[in-house]
Amino acid sequence: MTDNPEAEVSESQIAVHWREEDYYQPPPQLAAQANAADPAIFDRFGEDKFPECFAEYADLLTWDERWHTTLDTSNPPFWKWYVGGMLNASYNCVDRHAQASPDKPAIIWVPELESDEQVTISYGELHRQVNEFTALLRDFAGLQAGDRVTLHMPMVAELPVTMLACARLGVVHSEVFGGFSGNACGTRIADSGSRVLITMDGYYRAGELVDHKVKADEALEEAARQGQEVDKVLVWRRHPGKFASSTPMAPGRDFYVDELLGGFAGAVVEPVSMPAEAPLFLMYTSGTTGRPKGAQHSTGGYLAYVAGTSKYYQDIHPDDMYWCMADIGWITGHSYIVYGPLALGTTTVIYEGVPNYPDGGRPWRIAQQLGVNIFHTSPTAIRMLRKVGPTEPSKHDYHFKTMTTVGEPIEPEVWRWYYSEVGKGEAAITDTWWQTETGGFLGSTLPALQPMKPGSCGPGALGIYPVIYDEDANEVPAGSGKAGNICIRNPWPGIMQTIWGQPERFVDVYYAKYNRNADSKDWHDWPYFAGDGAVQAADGYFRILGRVDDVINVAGHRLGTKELESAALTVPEIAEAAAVPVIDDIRGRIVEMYVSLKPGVSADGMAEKVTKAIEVEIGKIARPKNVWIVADMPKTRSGKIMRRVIASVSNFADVGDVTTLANPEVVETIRRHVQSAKAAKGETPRDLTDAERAEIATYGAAE
Ligand code: 6R9
Repeated sequence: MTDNPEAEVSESQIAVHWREEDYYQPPPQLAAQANAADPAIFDRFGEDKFPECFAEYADLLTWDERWHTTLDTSNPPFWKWYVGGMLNASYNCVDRHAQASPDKPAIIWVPELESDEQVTISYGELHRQVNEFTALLRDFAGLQAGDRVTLHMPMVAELPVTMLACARLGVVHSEVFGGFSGNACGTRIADSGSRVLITMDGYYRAGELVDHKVKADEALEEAARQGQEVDKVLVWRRHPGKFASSTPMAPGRDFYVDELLGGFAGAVVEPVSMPAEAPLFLMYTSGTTGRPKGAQHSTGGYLAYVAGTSKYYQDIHPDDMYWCMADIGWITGHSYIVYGPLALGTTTVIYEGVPNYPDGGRPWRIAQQLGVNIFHTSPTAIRMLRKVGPTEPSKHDYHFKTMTTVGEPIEPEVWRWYYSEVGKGEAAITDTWWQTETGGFLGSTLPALQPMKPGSCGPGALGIYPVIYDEDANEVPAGSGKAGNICIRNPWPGIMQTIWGQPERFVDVYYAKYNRNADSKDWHDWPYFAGDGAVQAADGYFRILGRVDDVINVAGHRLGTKELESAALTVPEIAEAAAVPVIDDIRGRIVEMYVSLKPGVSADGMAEKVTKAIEVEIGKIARPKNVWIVADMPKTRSGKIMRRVIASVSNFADVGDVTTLANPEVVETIRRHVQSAKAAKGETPRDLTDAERAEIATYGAAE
């Protein structure tokens, strides 16, 4: 405790010092064509209409048999949606559009090298490719409904073809992000019990042809070590007929897909009609330690939810040119590159490479050339593009009607650049808050109906009723300025069904915290605990502060890292900022900031500017002890700053495993720079306690 009266607030209450932002109104021209243009939609999804309101999403799909029960709550919290319904996801994403408009582009694949040809796959052609590969999976690999298959594929059109072929048979795919290591893939093969791995020989990343096949061998070794044998490895080739890897093929185990496909030319496989409740795929999400969590998503509920949210939140129409610049290896790519857009019969752009290859103008050249009118990406990508090419968008002739951001809180400064430079002031931004576990959007604004507020995702999505609870399960009221744990009061169709093979963990992690009665069959007693801190403004909009462990408690004030980082980013010269806690004997924790600068900016005076900005935006309480200027932040391959690594550096603690970083080499440079400077200032800390060590080692982790 300190003598500061604010320290009297209960543990769960976080004093939020973030200034309220002004509204931006939806662009008027959007309403004329928007899928959600009539405010009556809010009534249709009113709480009194729950759960039947979600029939509207399911009705976007073609069912072999209609469901009899929209929501079955007989085994909480294992909700069942559209019970009795039968459908096939591949049919819904391919066949029905191939019948209606066979020549319409389904996928446009943009290779990373600009000298390589783009590939346009029509719905008719997609139908052919999916069917042939389905036949291969069934007849050559011996797969059938309910089997699990691990995919370890990069951003190529063959990835959705593979997913949709699995779905056609009712085979459960488990795609592991291509940037993950062989070992990470092997762990997921073992956890899911896959005996087939589908991979690729190589792919382009930052201008280089990466050997990817090598990871398959590592993966199989790791899986075997964990007791799972794989009997077939199917290898797509980046250049069919030409092997792009120096890793040998194991005879009798490894097979080139393009060679096998010849035997299935013209094959047609009837889609297998699956119960709505059949699992469609697993998507592993990072646990901090131990076993990864395979979020299991359903066929009917998931597909209905991503179709509905794609339609209303991204305003996707069949004739749009839609580009989600994310990786299919993450949930965003599953829901909003593959299943949502294809279920709606639109054209989805898939880009192989990194956003800034060969330069910061690349995304805007692609947008101009293809006539992209819906754009979707992450704050990290936006910050990076802003850093490397702040005026590039204006040099290109494209027009977006809606733009999505996802994955992290977006700082208002960055939001405004996205809005005015990338969107040219004419596109609505939907800041979509959700998770691997939730299948689709949970919080966002409807682009033509609700004003935007930089840094806030908006209210609960249609049919989603969020609430903020403190640690004692008291509701934290809107407009109170206090943060707490954001939860969803009700079930929704996109929620995962369970954690694969770990149903107890599913209940423990997501429901145990706020469950009111373990025997209750009433969904009202089972709020979903999202694990994010949030604050709700008086207008009902939520501002997501980050994972609940992303909070720094300074002298009784809990400061959201995003608040600090956002403050630092108000300094125009700052490109990226990360805040970490440092153990302090007087104030518990103090803040240290890591920042990188925009190109050409001198470091002179920057630390002072950042400190001043934080004092101005938040208050002296949040003053960082140090501001470290670094050339590059340690980042995961999905682009998230690994705060535990810099937190460890600042605390002279072990940085732990850095092999999963995209740029592990920066860690040692940062460590030497920071620790020698701290040692020179006499800031070498005392020995940390075990609890302190654990906190630092997991700081910013997602669980
Ligand atoms: C879709 C996805 C989930 C975590 C989530 C939250 C953060 C996602 C956000 C956001 C603020 C947004 N997050 N969207 N924070 N604003 N619009 O990213 O899934 O990789 O599982 O991450 O990402 O902390 O809990 P996933």
